[in-house]
Amino acid sequence: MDQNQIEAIVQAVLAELKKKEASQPTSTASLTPAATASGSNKTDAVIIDLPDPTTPEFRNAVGVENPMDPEGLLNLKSTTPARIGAGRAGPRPRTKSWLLFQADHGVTQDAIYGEVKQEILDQFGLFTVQTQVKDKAEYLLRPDLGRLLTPEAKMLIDQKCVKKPQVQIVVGDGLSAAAINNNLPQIFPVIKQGLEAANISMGTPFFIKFARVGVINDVNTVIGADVVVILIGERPGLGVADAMSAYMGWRPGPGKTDAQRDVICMITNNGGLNPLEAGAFVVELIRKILKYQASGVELKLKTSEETPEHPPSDVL
Ligand code: B12
Repeated sequence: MDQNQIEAIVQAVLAELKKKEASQPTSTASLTPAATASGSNKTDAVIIDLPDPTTPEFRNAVGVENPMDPEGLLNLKSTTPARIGAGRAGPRPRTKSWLLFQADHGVTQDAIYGEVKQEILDQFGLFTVQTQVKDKAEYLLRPDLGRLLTPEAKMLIDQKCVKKPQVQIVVGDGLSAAAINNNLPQIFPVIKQGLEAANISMGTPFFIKFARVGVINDVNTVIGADVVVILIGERPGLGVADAMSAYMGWRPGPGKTDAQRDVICMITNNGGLNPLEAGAFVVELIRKILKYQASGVELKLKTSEETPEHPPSDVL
């Protein structure tokens, strides 16, 4: 696209916005004619000042023109953060839907490519080891390497960690650094105190960079814990980008799969399970795993055998 075409598009958008502004005097969108202020007529000097598309009012606004059942549509929208009832401009999304999408996408990119803050790791005395992944690009392409520790990592873990505790907690960046930065400070003390109160021994916690859930198998080849829990950043969605999950398993080791694991997911203060409450659930689930010496599907089977008239719904 050459400069003339870009300028023509900018002019067309500006004309459209001016038309809209004239017809909607209450709109918060405004054009700041920086060009006039600076005495220049160049269009690239014009600043378009649009309202923040991520505010709840903007996000939750019904975009369908003349809906048949406005109240029904509002109710429906209030049940889900999914992009429903957003309206359209011909066959395309409206500019405001597109801007919101772009803004949310920006947040997910920051979450995925961000780094877990060192001060948060320091706060809980977590040392860092790395999986066999070299960098973020490889992390995204090679989940298999994110499940394996480097030999140096294993050596460090061996040197620094208590062996054969009942519970080993590890923290992994996973797919959202924001999940760890925002939730670890709240969930970690609750889990620690909960385990202490229940007289359950906890190993030496540490942080794994470029981690996938399955790395708990490799961790346990060095630690030999009864239960390994990984607090890890979930794949960000286009709305919530800081959700953490706690995946755990009974005596993880090579060959164990997700069928032998449990998860407490969507731990976030932004419309999910708040991290303080989640910490209590994690401790409760650990107790259950220790009691039944099983996790995942096996735990579900064992607990339903014990109370067949009340099939448990809280195991997974
Ligand atoms: C991606 C994903 C998947 C992918 C995983 C593929 C992959 N290789 O990454 C696929 C499509 C295979 C999948 C399948 C299932 N998933 Co899923 N999944 C997710 C999602 C969207 C993101 C997970 C994530 O970010 N993990 C963190 C990253 C860093 O981990 P990872 O190592 O890259 O990937 C591992 C985990 O994602 C794990 N995993 C994914 N889903 C599940 C579910 C369970 C119960 C367990 C133990 C592990 C697990 O499998 C991956 C490989 O080890 C979450 C939604 C969320 N909000 O978290 C749901 C979610 C975790 N999944 C869920 C469910 C129910 C399932 C299934 C049981 C669905 C089914 N009925 O078949 C299966 C079980 C899969 C299994 N592995 O045994 C639920 C769990 C609810 C709960 N509390 O139990 C969630 C929370 C979605 C939801 N809201 O319902 N899932």
